[in-house]
Amino acid sequence: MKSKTNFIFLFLTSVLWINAAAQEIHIRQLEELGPYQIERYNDFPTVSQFANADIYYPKSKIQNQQFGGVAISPGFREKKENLSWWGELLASHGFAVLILDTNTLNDLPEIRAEALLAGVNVLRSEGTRKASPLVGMINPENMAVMGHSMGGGGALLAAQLYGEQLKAAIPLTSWQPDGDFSKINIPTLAIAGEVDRIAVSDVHAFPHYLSLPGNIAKMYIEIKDGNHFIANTSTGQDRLQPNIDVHDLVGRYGIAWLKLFLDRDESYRPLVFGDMPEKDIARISRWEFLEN
Ligand code: 9J3
Repeated sequence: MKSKTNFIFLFLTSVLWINAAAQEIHIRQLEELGPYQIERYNDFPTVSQFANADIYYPKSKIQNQQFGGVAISPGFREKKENLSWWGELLASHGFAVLILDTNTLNDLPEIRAEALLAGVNVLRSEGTRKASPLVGMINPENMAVMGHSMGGGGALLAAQLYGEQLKAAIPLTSWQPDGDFSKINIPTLAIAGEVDRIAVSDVHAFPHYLSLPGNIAKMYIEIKDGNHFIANTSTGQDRLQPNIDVHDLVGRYGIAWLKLFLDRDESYRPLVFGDMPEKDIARISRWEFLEN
C-alpha cells in the first residue's frame, strides 16, 4: 500500500514538474520572435480613414494557411514606427498585423477608432485581393484591435462600437477622459504603467478597465515603475521612450491573449489565467482579471 502511495506521489509530482517545465518553455517562446519569418509591405489600396500603414505578416510554408489579423493605432503625435515591434513580434507568432499612420498626428480617439476598423477591413480585403501578398491567408472572422494612448482609447471605442466585427482588444496605456466602456463585449487586455504621467493610470487605464462589464474576459496589468511608453518601440526619440524594458512581459501576454481569443487555442489559457510567475509579479504594481 505504501509503495503504491509513493508511486502515486512520484507520478503526481513528476506530472506537475513536467507541466511547470512545459509552461516555462512556453513562456520563453512567447518572449522572443516566434517560428514564422516576417514579411512587410505597404502598397495596398488606400482608404480614407488613415494615411498609410505597414502590414506585417508571417511567411508560411503551408499552402492556404490562414491567420487572424490585428490593426494597431499609435498615440498622439506618434507614427507607426512607434509600435513597429508589435508588428514583428505578432507576425512572427502567426498574425497579420496592420500598423497605421493616422491622417493627422493629432487625431482624437474617436477618429482612431474609425481608422482601426478600416484597418481591420483592409486586412480582410487583402485576404481576397488577387494581387495581395495575403491572398487566401486571412481568416476574416479573427480580428483584433490594439493601440497606444489615444490609439488605446481608439481601440476601446472600436471594441465598443464594432465589437460584433472583432474578437479582442488590447489597449496600451490607454487615454480617454471619462472613458466608459461598459458596452464592450469582447475580451479586453489593458496594459498600463505605474508612473505614467501622461495618461495617469488612476485616471485613464484603470477606470477604463473597471468600466468594462463583468461578463467578459478582461485583464489589467500595470507595470511597476513603467511610464507612458512601456509598450512602444524604442526609437531614440527622447519624448517617446520606454523608461524600462518590459517588452518580454507585455509581448507574452499580448500574444497569449490573441492566441486564446482570436485563434481560440485553449493551450494558451494557462499562460493568460494561470498563476502568474513570480518573476512577473515582481514587475507588476497592480493586476486584476476576470476569466469568464
Ligand atoms: O496619445 C497620447 O499619448 C495621449 C497623450 C495626451 O496627453 O494627449 C493630450 C492632448
